[in-house]
Amino acid sequence: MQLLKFSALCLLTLAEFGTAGRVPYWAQQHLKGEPVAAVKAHGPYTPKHKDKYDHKIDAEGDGLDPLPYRNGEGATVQGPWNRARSRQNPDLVRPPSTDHGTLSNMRWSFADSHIRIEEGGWTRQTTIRELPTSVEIAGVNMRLDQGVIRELHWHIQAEWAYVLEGKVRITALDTEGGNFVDDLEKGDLWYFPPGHPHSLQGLAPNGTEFLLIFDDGHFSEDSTFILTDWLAHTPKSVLSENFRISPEVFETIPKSEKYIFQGSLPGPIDKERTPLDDTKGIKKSKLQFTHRLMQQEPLNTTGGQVRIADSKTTFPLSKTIAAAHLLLQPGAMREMHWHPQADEWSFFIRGRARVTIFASEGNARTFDYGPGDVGIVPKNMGHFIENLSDDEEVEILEIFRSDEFLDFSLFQWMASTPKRMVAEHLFQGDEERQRRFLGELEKGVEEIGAHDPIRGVPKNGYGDDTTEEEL
Ligand SMILES: *[C@@H]1O[C@H](CO)[C@@H](O)[C@H](O)[C@H]1NC(C)=O
Ligand SMILES: *[C@@H]1O[C@H](CO)[C@@H](O)[C@H](O)[C@H]1NC(C)=O
Ligand SMILES: CC(=O)N[C@H]1CO[C@H](CO)[C@@H](O)[C@@H]1O
Repeated sequence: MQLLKFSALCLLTLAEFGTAGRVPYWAQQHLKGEPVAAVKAHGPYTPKHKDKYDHKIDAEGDGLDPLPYRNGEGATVQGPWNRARSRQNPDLVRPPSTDHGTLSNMRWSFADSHIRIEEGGWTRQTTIRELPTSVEIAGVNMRLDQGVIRELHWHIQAEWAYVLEGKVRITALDTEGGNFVDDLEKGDLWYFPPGHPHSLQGLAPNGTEFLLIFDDGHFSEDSTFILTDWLAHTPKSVLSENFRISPEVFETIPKSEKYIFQGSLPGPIDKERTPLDDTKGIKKSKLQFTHRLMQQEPLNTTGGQVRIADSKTTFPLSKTIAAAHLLLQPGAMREMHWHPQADEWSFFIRGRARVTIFASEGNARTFDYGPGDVGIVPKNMGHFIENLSDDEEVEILEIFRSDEFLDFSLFQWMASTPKRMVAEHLFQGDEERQRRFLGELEKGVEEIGAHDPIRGVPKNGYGDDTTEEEL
């Protein structure tokens, strides 16, 4: 009888919510006395909804307007309300009941960054000025259409990059005078050590877009050392002496920096290379400035894939930036962990995710992230990344100012520590729960191993779903 009633209700909610084949667990709520319209608009963000386990909600994906109600407390909103932002940050509108205390802001969206528009391209940045917790790293998102050049330049900080789309040609010079040219595609990396001069150019058909990472949060893309800027601010008589040519030749050079500008489409890379002649000081660099990250064999986990590039493993030149590329399947979670030696600067490429940052002293705060968002997790703060969506993957870059990618896994720690020690911390005096917890821990190690950085949902769930009665 109970079962029959339950499935009848599910059919009703299916029709009501029109979610193809999927009824969110909270969708049964309106049958508990909430008006259907309120549940349709706000999902579980209603006065009567109770969730003692603080389940994740995909407010953006399910088109819900979060309201500040939690387990019977809270109230409506009467004042001005930015719906789009609330949907993107449902865990700020209704924080999990476990959140506590004050944390600095750990989220910024590139959508809130000023865009500098140039001929055939644009650029925008997330630095310590936009996001005060972005101390160790600054990020720049840049687009160059086909043939468009980011000028020959250099800077104080090292530069690491991930190609988000399209094709790009890079040039560089090393400290021994060796030169480097390479063509890169989506999923490739480059790294220029501090002061090394370089250029970037979008290739056919549609140019490129990439994420640049600098190993100092104070970096500004607007204050690099640029070829045309330097020459514009050098007496023409000096240019004449330097290049041993009449000063009149320089009369028409740009009066200020060009920065990003439309160039002509380059030919095949071998045709473009300056002919090498070591005796004349034109030589090939011995350094490998690039790395094909997405061509790397992934580490397969139960919930997705991980690819790591750092100077200790696959990308030796990248001495100051280590990174991991992660794919989280729907419903999967980047396990609870922390990084011992560097702040995490994460960039969300696809999907929607929930992250709670544990800052010690009882402090924890939850943030939600979507495409183009930047997240910070200061070193040693415990955290996880949950995929909010039931049908979309989450794709993320975890980036660190470090020569090595390092993390500590809570699961591995618990599974490796003497069981008596673990059990007495968590379940002292409750033998039944000690047995269940240690049993599952052991089973997990047996079936999967203790190291599973992205954890998928087990076939039969967790056996702890909130029942209708509890709701
Ligand atoms: C290039 O961009 C145009 C305009 O957005 C688009 O129609 C075309 O499919 C793109 N070509 C490729 C190869 O991506
Ligand atoms: C990881 O998964 C991919 C895609 O399913 C597969 O092609 C690859 O062989 C797997 N690698 C390992 C080491 O199992
Ligand atoms: C498709 C999928 O795996 N969905 C899962 C999303 O995560 C919740 C737990 O938070 C699971 O209950 C779903 O099965």
